[in-house]
Parts: sequence; structure tokens; C-alpha cells
Amino acid sequence: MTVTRRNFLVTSALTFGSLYASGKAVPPPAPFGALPSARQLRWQRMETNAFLHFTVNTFTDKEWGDGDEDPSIFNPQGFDPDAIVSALKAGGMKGVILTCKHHDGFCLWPTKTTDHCIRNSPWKNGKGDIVRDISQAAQRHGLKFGIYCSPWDRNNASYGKPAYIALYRRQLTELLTSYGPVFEVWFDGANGGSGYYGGARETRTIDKRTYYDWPGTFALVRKLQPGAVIFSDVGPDVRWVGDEKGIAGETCWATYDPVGEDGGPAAPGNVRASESMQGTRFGSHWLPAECDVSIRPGWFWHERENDKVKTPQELVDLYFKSVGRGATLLLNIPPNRHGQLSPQDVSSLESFHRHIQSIFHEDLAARARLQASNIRGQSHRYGPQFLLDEDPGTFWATDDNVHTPELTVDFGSPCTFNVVRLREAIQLGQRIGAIALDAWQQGSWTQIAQATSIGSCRLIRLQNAIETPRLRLRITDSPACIALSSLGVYLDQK
Ligand code: FUL
Repeated sequence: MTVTRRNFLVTSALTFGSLYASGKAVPPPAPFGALPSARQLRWQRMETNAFLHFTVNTFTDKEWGDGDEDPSIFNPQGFDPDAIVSALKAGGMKGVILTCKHHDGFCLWPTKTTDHCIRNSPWKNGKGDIVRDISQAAQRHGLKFGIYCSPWDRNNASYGKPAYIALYRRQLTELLTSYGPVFEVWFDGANGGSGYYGGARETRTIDKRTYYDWPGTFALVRKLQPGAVIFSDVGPDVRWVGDEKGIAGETCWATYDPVGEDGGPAAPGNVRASESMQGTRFGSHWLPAECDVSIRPGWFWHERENDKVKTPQELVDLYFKSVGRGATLLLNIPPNRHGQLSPQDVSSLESFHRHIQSIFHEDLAARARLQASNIRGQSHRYGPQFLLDEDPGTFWATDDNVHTPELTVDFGSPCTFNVVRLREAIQLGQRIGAIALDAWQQGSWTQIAQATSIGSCRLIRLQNAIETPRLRLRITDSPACIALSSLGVYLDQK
């Protein structure tokens, strides 16, 4: 069956009634395996988010504060939340996650739980609130807001004792009830060790699996911000990818059954990270990966790293290796001592986004003729034309017994491209195991690429641009009939 988008729109306008009737008779594919929740689907579509690492470390030049920092050192006199957030927006970021408290324990909001906070800094005479300012700027500029509140607290006297868990939950409660909607709550896995701990200056070790009572903390987040995804090494909504380089596995499944370092139960801070990169094929939890990485070598701003900011090209590569492998990219851009993003970072971020936009602004398949080897129930409701609309809810699907169909994309005339994007209808699970792409060259098909996991997004980047009148997609492995939501063909001219 051959349909072009234009034909389909015209035909469907004329005969909508009959098409709808025939579509209704054919049930959609049954969901396969673990499925995403509504909050996970919303988060997945954001694709690129920003991380802001900012605290006393910015002023002490450290990556991990010891917990004995004097609040008087925190004084970002030129703090400009609108400039920060608008630069993130110009970089294509859809959300921003702020280190409201890092391991040193200094709170960037006037918390009632400790004096080790912004209230006792000279900034705005102790009347300021960085969490409020960033969350409100995010709202003004249309970005979603997320929080990072470190479980490990090297300042607090009660760290390591049961009382600290109650205090930590009060801090989370303040953050989750005072600053509007939160899209992601980020729990890092670094916890326990030496610290100031209210003057004790000692080493405190905790049992990573039991100390925090994570199920209780996750339940609190669910109660206070039901729309927020919870990130940790092991989810429950979003998993750490297993490195801090911003790179997902070449094969990266959205499903995952995490295992602890010793092979036992996993917990934040206790996971076999090497397995997080790939996830688990046919795993029992929908737990997609997030790739956190800094635009600089460190997470916090250091003057000595001003000439080590990643180039736009490096950021584009990271985009292909994170978003292009079904993960999201969480890119850290740390404010400096003035409370602003440094010009090097802003410029690199903006060029990165312009480059991404230049790749994806024109889908060369938009006017192509698509021919599928099989269409579910021969119904227009599951035809390949839906690969070309922007709607993640529509898809090309095959009959239940057809797992390895083919699709031909006829451009009508020679077309030059070097990037192909595929998206599965992940609301029905991650189905496709592998695909191959062929180009029609000198009278026959030549394989030009292959890929494994597709999921929410698979970007295939060809080393050299190819010119061909026809492209063929072959699904080479799928345990069930397929449901593919999107196919795009692009030329990266840089
Ligand atoms: C880790 C922390 O130890 C780093 O300092 C940083 O915040 C990174 C994003 O998470 O767990």
C-alpha cells in the first residue's frame, strides 16, 4: 500500500467516515512488556535538560565541600536568574534542575531545618532565596523546574542517625511544597564518609540499602509532587546511565532490572553501574536512562576551567550519544561567583542548539512515498503515513504475526542525507530489537546502517552523507508486531 502524506490528508478528508469505521474494527497492538507511566512519557519527550551546580563550592573552588564552610562566603552579587534561564532556553533546554543542597549541606533556600543556609549569608542581607528565584525564572521562560537535594549532608550533626532522615524529609517537604510544580527530583548516590558533622569531624558510614528508607522518601515525593519523576541510580522512574560522561550504551534499553554491586538488591549508591548503560532487554521495570554530564570538567564553576568548556561540536556528539540512544541529556552549566553563566558556556550552549536545529529543521522524508510490506489489518489507522506526523500517539503497526516488516521510502528523486531518526510508540512498550537501513544504489539495495534498541528515539548518523532515490528500513528483530511512531531523514551540513 502506498500513501504520501498529502494524498492521505486529501483522501482522509473525503472519506473520513469510512476510514474511521474500518480503523475502528482493527484493535491496536497489545502492549508489550514493561510500560512507561504518564509522568515518564512526559519526561522522555523533554530530551534535553539543564543542571545548575551552585553553592559554597563555587566560592571555595571545591567539588565537594567538607560541611564546615562559613555561610558568609556565599555572595553572588550579580545573580541574574533570568539571564541564566534564558541562556538555558537558548540552548534548547526544556527543564532546569538546581542543586538546592549539595553534599556540604548548605541550603540555597531559607530552610527552617538548619542555620547552615542562605539566611546566614550576606547575599541580599540574608533575605534571598536562590531556589525561589530560579524556579520563578524557569516558569517565566517556560522551562520546567527540578530539584537536587543531596541525601549526604557533611554539615549536619545528625547525619548517620535516624533523626537526620526526619530532617531530610522536612527539607524535601519544604522544597516540594513552596516552589510550584517540580518535574524531576534528583537523588544522587554519593553518601557517607568524612565530614564536619556539626563539629564532630569524623567519618560516618551508613548502610546504603537501609539507612535512608528510600521507599518512604519516594512515597513522600509521590504524595507532594505526583507529576515529578524520581531519578536515582535505580529509579523508580529514571535511572542513572552509569557514567558521568553523558554517554548511553550503543544499545540502551528503557527497561532495566538493577542489581547491587555485590549481586544483591540494588539501592541508590549501590548498583552495578556497568549494567545501567545498556539496561535489561525484556527487563521488568520501565526505567529509562538519563545522561548527566558537565559542560566543564567539574560540576561546579572553577576559573581554571574557563578554557575547558566543551565545544558545540562535542555537545552535538553527546546529544547523539544520549538522546539519540533513547536516553535524556542532563547537561550541567554551572553559574560562576557573580551568579551568572560564564560567556564561554553560554556561547557554546547556544551554538550547540543552533546546530541541532539546523539538522532537524527539515525532514527530507516529509514528501516521500512510503510503502510498507504489511499494515495492521490493512487499516489506514495503522498506515505508514503516521510516521510523518508529529503525533507520538499515532504509529505504523503490523499484524500480530508480522514482526520483521520492511518499509520503503521513495524520495522521488535523489536525496542526500546523513541522519535518520526513528521513534517507537513507547506507550506500547519497547518492542523492536534491531533494524537495518538500505539505500538503493546502482540497481540494488546496499545496507548502509544497522542499529539495536529504538525506543523513544534512535538517531543513526552516517559517517558520509549518502545520495539515493530510495531508502529501505528493515525491522530485523522484534518479539512482537511493531508500532513505530516516527521516521525522519535529515542532512547535517556541518
Ligand atoms: C554526584 C555528586 O557526588 C557530584 O558532586 C555531582 O553532584 C553529581 C551530579 O552527582 O553524585
